[in-house]
Amino acid sequence: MSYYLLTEETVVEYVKRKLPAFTQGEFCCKEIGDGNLNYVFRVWREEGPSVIIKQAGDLSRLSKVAYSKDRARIEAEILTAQNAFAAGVVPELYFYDPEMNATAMEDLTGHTIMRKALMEGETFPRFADDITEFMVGMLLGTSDVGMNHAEKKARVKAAVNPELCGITERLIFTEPYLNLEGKNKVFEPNLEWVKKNLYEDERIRLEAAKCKMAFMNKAEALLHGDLHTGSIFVTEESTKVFDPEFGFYGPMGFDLGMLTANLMFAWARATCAYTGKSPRAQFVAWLEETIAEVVELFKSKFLASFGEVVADPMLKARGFAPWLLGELLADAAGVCGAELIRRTVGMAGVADLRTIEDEAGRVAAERICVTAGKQLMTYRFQSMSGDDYVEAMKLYR
Ligand code: SR1
Ligand code: MG
Repeated sequence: MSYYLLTEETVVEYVKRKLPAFTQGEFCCKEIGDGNLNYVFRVWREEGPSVIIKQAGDLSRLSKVAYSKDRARIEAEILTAQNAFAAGVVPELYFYDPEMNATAMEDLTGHTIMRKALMEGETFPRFADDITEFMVGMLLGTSDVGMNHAEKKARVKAAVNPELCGITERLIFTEPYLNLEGKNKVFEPNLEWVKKNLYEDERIRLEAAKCKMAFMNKAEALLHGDLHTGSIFVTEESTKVFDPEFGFYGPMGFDLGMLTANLMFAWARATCAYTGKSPRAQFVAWLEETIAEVVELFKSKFLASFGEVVADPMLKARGFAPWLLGELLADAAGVCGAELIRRTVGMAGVADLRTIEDEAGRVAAERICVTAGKQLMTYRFQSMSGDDYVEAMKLYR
């Protein structure tokens, strides 16, 4: 069967044809995609099976830009690798259909998008443990530490994704500093402050350029590539990372940096314009503990797992694992800084900041993020502990 773009009218028939569990009975369906790139359908029957179908169109879903549909193949291969190296923390893959550029995966209904839950002041006791399992499992499993050198190179090649990486290079590492074509979206009361503290700061532009170069050249391990709190489903008992469409082989610190930045957006909102249900002080304390714990658990799990998976005799040299971790943490702090800055001033802002209604609260929350971002990026080689991240958030007064 040749490719056609699925719709709510055709997706049930498609699922019935592809999945034996769906052949009998009446099914409901809904297009539930909220991203720019792909179409996402949920197909289900009450008290019966359900599935998520994600399909790449010839044009991106919202901006109608032409990107290669091969991105669906890359994403399905990433999900396969995630199920191998981080099973239980990602949706199960049912099939990838190369003709339709469509993937069928586990329906995670019952989970909540973490960004939304954090904006409501909810806390998740398992999160730091689960997400560090995911990151460490993926990074060590797909890098030259845990993978045969020839297989790793073949996988790097298969995951090369210039179009999606180009978006990251532009949105995270270029536009926020240069305001190219005026695409930044700076909150009007912060315009002068951003001009003085970001656009006119040549030192931060230089540091961001160095981080961009690392992103473009360090093919160290398979990344999720967009590990923000909108790419994570949570319940009290479960954490599921989804949507690895920006994944590729990149610097090992990238996912950790993006994740910590997005927890920091929740902190900035909670401290400047809290709208959650639980007591604010309790929520802020949980966020601070979680940010620090994510970094510290990551470090200890990385060092513990390194010894279990390393095969190359040279990489067993005394001091190599802590050196690699130090390089990784510096990259993570740089990316955390870049993400804090771009989601505040760039075109793809985060709801944590952009839905703050109180003007003074939003002004302060955004300045906290840019100030912390500059600190972590500039001093990334000294930002090795969870406390460095927490302290960076408290710099702007
Ligand atoms: C054009 S896509 C904008 C942003 O949303 C995604 O989640 C990525 O972070 C990308 O930078
Ligand atoms: Mg996405």
